[in-house]
Amino acid sequence: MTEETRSGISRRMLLGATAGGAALAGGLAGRLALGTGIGAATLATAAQAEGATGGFEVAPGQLDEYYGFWSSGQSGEMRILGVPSMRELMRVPVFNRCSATGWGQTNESLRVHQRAMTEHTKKFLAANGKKIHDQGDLHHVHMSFTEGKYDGRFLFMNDKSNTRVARVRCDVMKCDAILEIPNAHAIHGLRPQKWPRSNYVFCNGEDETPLANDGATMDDVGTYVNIFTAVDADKWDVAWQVIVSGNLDNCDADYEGKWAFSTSYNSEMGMNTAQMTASDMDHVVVFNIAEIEKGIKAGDYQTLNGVKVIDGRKGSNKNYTRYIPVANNPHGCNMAPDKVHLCIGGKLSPTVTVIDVTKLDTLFASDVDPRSVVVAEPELGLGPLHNAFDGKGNVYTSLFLDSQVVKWNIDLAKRLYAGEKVDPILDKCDVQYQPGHLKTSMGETLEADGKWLVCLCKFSKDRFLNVGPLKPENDQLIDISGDKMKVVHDGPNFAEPHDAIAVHASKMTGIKSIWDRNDPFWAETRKQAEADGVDLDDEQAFVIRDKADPTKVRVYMSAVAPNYAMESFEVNEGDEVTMVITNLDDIDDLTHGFTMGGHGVAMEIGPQATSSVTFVAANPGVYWYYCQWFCHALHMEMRGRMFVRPKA
Ligand code: CUK
Ligand code: CUA
Ligand code: CA
Repeated sequence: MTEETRSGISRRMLLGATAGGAALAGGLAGRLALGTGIGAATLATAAQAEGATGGFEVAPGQLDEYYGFWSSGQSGEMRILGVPSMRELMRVPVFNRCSATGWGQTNESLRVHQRAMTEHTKKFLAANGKKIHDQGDLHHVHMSFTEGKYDGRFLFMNDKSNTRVARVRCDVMKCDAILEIPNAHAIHGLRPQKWPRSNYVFCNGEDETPLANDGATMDDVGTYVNIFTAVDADKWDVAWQVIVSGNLDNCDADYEGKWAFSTSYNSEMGMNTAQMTASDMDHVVVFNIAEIEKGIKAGDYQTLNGVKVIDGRKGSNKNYTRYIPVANNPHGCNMAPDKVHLCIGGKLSPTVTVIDVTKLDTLFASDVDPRSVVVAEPELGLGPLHNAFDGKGNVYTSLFLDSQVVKWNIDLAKRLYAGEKVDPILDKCDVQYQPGHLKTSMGETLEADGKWLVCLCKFSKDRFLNVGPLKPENDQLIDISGDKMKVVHDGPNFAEPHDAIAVHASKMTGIKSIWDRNDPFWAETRKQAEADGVDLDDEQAFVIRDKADPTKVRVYMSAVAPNYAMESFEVNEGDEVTMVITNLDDIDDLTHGFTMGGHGVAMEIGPQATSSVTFVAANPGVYWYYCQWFCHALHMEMRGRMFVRPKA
């Protein structure tokens, strides 16, 4: 390892003589467009060529060993896949509007959305005639931890586009909480605390703005800041925030509950590509959790939009943060299950920087060179983005530009860094094409098992039948149980999974097939029913006109296959109608639906669930409602009429 690589000037190697920022970006873009970086097969294994098979096929009727939880990027939902079959099992709407389930339309889902909205968003939505943001950009899904292991309670995820985080309950696989984060902008990296349990969910703000973003200053970049947020995962509220220098990209946490880490690609605080790539070095921010908690207790914060915000900028002379220089424009941030090594993807640098987190106490306690915590920096290939682990001391790094996954050994990389003549690279494997995240089975936990790797490729190009200019992503399954990696399956996927985790099915013992009638999901609906004298647990066929506001009508209607409890009901033109439907069937998989024809209204009602939806009956006439979930041989007959009586 040359001194030049170690100090991060290695981007020159990537780009030859052009070291200017703009030229740098142009060089990358040009390389990608020309496809010269694709399929560099220099070290590709023979395994792929021989058409590897076996081990991944899950026969009809057989179950997968792992639940895969996938993000979906700009689709805004979470997806569940079986691993290793890569069969898509379910889509869980979170930030998106879902036509099938009514998510984003039912009163129960609107309450989840509206509970923690900022005043800013309320004002925006009112001005635009909307109830919620029904779009999101969901990059990162991670499960809650107890003592470094998945505990099967919750899944946490981000919405970069509207600065939100969400929580999905693993017992019913529904989103039960969304939180808009004040002060920050564009939550990107998101990770739960791993130890002692996920008390916090750490959230990176990627976009910098003036602290009070009220239009008073806009051009003055000197007033811009970025915000790191710790969300209280139980209360589902912001615990505290830290103002940082530079922006924040990806994050992770350690296995002792002491630190959180974030990469920054814009320490320059640049506003365009040339400026954002101008420096030789950016940094990783280390957050000292105990010191920040102490600072909050001691009152060393300002309150902004109801949130306690601590100053952790460079030179703030506090023990809240440290900034470790790494080669310019890093990306991935992955804590190894050996509890020691944090791996930072170089992106523009062909290196991964390995930080020994046991050296961080010394870093905070003294004035040592922050680079002294770096214990390896192997050169792996072009465009290293993310890292995954097998629990055996090896790392799998995605090489975006080379379209490869490289397997390397941490110990060998450390020895190389210390001056020994060893090669840390154990294997390289072509993937198709341009990989972003990659994830090993259980790999971000203490139970990393080294069996499977999924590699989320951003481009599929020629791998599938051409479906037009918009092509699917390609989530490839790679067998990593042997010395050599083997691509065993191509998994087309719609826009655009960024990250995924594979959780062993034994962790998911709390999943229900039938809702609990007392589920908190419809607690407010139940309260209204009680006030109306309706027992939601018994057969219901009631039309109740609100006493205070007689233009409001609530229709309570239970469903038992193949019938709704009412074959018709009547309201007046202009009434605001709330349909409350309860599925009294308690049979596995017997879901009913409710669709009101001509009213843009449809929702899912799972076994023993209650769902409600509200609309205005604006036009007189006869309208059929029907069950859109195939539930019975007489499913087509499961329908009825709404009479809307014209105004007198
Ligand atoms: S980011 Cu997408 S490939 Cu949003 Cu985790 Cu790296
Ligand atoms: Cu009920 Cu179809
Ligand atoms: Ca930079």
